[in-house]
Amino acid sequence: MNKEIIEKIQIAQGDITQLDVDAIVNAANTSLLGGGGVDGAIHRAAGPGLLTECRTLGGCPTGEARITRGYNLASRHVIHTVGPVYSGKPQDITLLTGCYRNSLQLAADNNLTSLAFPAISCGVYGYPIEAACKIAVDTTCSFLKTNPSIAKVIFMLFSPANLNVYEAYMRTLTKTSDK
Ligand code: AR6
Repeated sequence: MNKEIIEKIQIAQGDITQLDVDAIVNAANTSLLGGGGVDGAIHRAAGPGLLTECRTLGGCPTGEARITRGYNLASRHVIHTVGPVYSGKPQDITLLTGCYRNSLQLAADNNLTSLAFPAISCGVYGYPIEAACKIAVDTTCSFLKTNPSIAKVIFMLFSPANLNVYEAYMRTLTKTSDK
């Protein structure tokens, strides 16, 4: 893997709502009207203006993404994407890949240069973290290769266990880039 691409990726542990980036990505549901998990945390931190804007969007199909302002968040925007409920079928991969690719495309289209992702679908939607991590990182790396305007992508993991999975996968890519 290209070293310049890998250097644009950061792995961190903590609360995504605290990040000062151009956009944080929300693991939403198709209604875009809020929920639990990271979605609930983002709506609480952003304040009621976020829900008011979300109501104007008319929902979002699984695998696609929509952008709003960030309201009370330090982050200027929220990119809302809807991950698949894990089923073990090949369509899971296509849909989760779409979440990352479409979120990154929306960021690039809006001239955003820094964004942060949670582990989409890895909470209540049940996607296994190892498989989801590979999709998240591989899709992001291939997008960054053809879209140099994006300078920084943070994967913000909530649990130490998920952080370990991402760090281990990044180490395998860094080894390849040394060769
Ligand atoms: N910062 C970063 N990551 C977080 C945070 C946070 N503040 N809070 C939770 N996580 P989930 P999903 C992690 O369930 O699986 C909602 O109700 C969490 O530990 O939030 O895509 C929506 O409305 C997990 O690793 O999202 C949908 O109905 C990851 O974020 C549904 O849940 C995603 O967990 C979406 O399910």
